[in-house]
Amino acid sequence: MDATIGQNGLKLMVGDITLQKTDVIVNAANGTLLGGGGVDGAIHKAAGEEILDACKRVREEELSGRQLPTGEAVITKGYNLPASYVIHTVGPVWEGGTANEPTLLASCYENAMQMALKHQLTSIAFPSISTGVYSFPVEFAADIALTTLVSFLKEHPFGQVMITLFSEADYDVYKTSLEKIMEEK
Ligand code: AR6
Repeated sequence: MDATIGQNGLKLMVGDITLQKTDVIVNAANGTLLGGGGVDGAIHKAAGEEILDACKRVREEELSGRQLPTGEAVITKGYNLPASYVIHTVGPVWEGGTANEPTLLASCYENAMQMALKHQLTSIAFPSISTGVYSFPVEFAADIALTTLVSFLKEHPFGQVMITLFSEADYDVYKTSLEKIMEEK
């Protein structure tokens, strides 16, 4: 599905984010930035070992050795990926909805977009942050992701935003949510 918001495009597709040729892809990482399973593992594997070294440097140089807080974002190169850059963000673990999870998830999308703008990137691909290992309900996550992205794109000339869903089922959830948001627009 394709939507147009101002001068910007917002596209939903089913696919593997590691194959996307956007300027930047977003990683649903954990605070250590040292890799893991799911999309994080796939991105580290496809980018090669240099991305792990880059993440370690970010931890040391930008975070004074601390973990990346939930909702925040950092950037590295993409190394062996088709994408030139990777923005690593940490989604919230779903704890039932009482631990500020919706706001933190919105921050992931907002901060990733701000980071992409700051680096003058004009195309970005997101996965469905937090809806795998971190168990955020996908219907709720889709509404938050798309509401945040649509309002960002209304306010900023950016370029192309793509959400790369890993299953037809997730695609259908995001499509239903985007159709509803575009009707309300
Ligand atoms: N391309 C696109 N989407 C993918 C891919 C891929 N190659 N692989 C998986 N997905 P998850 P989280 C989908 O668990 O919930 C990691 O271990 C997947 O089907 O990757 O934010 C990190 O290190 C799901 O829809 O991320 C953290 O510890 C979505 O990506 C933790 O998992 C997100 O699932 C983060 O958990």
